[in-house]
Amino acid sequence: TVLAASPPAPAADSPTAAPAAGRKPNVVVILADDIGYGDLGCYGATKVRTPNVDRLATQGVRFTDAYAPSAVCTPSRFAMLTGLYAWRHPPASRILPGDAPMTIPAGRPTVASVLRDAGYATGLVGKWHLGLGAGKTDFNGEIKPGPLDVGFGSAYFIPATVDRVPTVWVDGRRVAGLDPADPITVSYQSKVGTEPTGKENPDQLKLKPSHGHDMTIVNGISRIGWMTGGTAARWTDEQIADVVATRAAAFIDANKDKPFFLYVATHDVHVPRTPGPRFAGKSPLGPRGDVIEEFDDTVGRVLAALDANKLADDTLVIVSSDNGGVIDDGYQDGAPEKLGDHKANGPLKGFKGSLYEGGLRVPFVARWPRRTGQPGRTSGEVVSLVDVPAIAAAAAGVELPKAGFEDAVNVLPALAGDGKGRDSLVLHSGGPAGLAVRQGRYKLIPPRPAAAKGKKAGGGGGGGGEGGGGYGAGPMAVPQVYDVVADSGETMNLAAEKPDVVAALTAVLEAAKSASPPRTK
Ligand code: NG6
Ligand code: CA
Repeated sequence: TVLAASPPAPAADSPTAAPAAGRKPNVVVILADDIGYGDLGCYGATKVRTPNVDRLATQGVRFTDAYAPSAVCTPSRFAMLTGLYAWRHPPASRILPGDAPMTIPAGRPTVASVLRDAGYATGLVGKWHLGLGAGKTDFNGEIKPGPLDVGFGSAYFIPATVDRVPTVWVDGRRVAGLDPADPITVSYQSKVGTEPTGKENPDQLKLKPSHGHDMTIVNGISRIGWMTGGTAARWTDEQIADVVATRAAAFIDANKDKPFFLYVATHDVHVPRTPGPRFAGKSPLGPRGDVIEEFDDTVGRVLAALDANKLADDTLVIVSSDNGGVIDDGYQDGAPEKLGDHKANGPLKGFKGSLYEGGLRVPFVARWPRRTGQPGRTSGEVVSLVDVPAIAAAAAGVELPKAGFEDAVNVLPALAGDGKGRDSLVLHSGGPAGLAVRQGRYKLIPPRPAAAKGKKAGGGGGGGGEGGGGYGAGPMAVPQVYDVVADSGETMNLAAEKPDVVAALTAVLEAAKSASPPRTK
């Protein structure tokens, strides 16, 4: 096995020590979409099989208190790439439509640009969802700026989400396989073209929406937004996971002789849940369980590519998720009916979109045999995806540039088991407001008025709200304080009996809001 072949982890003399071996370590981040805290075997799931992530956990370290920076996709991914909380940068603070402009400002460094500048090959495969182009995206010409302009040397990607138009892959700066005679038009305002829509032609659907998702039908699935054209370039939903795994493995094969940074952003397990033929019907939980197993297979194929190139020892692999789990996210795919006693977010309260732990606390498994120490550890240190740039730079032995990455903390020592995680972390549900804060064992959700369209507390697909996508953290008249170590389910509001904690965490949050703090390290 990989482990048997691994030398013991060398004692590093500083948290940023480069590996003993001659080459800099590769960094591979595999980010699931919407996988919840309870969706993987190593986090307690029993109804789905996830042997590859589970194996990674037995070889590396598994975090119990890792967080997505935001409870929805765009702000979470923005923070992960830039090391800056997305609520500091409003264009990236909510879920984007598929024709939104690029949200990462020109010149702002990312984890990819830092590693590229250190000599790494850098690649993106999978979901982007951070905007493209300078205004409304034109998918028929050169798409710029995009991933190639913020540090990625190669990028093969889904522009936004698979439930949003346009339903095409972009290869670098061009839509892959686009016939110029059949240009793409996209609108999120009104219908374009004459193609059937979910609203007008529900008889043509193989997967019916439960809310929203009733615009242009592609492959029998109605999407968010209208599109016409690009017919030859449209993806087949059931093949997306295979494309991601194949391209990720090919990137590893092609770059095996130099250090690389690879960001594998899967469509699984986001809606529409359309497992490929190897996974359809294989789990007892319906399509949502099937795509969890498919996600695990993607992880397995990436790990196999590392093994085949004898790179496992020299690669830091991180597997995590961009936000918490959700059951019904807009299509009638049987997920609620087939859920049984599976708990997508384990013991946590709330779902994707919520400021409760279920929206934010995510699986986080890391393996770097030379550095993650005793295999199979579990860590309760607080880490977040916003720290990824600092982790990756420390692993590579490079300094982060002076500007940028304001909110990233180097928690590599926590991954290694010889140091601490974050002291505090600001948590975000979407939009410019919607903040909470964790410090130590406590979390504060400040009081705030009911949102104009807010309906119910806890989010998860309910009311309108600041997630910008139909999720709301809900109105909260009183401050909430939870001991999220002893009470991860957030059942006991301690605010009334712990005014000191309310005051201390309020001060931490206000300090974070008032200024962009200097980078910790
Ligand atoms: C919401 C969508 C949801 C999903 C989400 C984005 C509706 C009713 N809901 O607006 O289906 O697409 O946006 O998910 O349209 S995320 O993981 O990319 O943030
Ligand atoms: Ca997501």
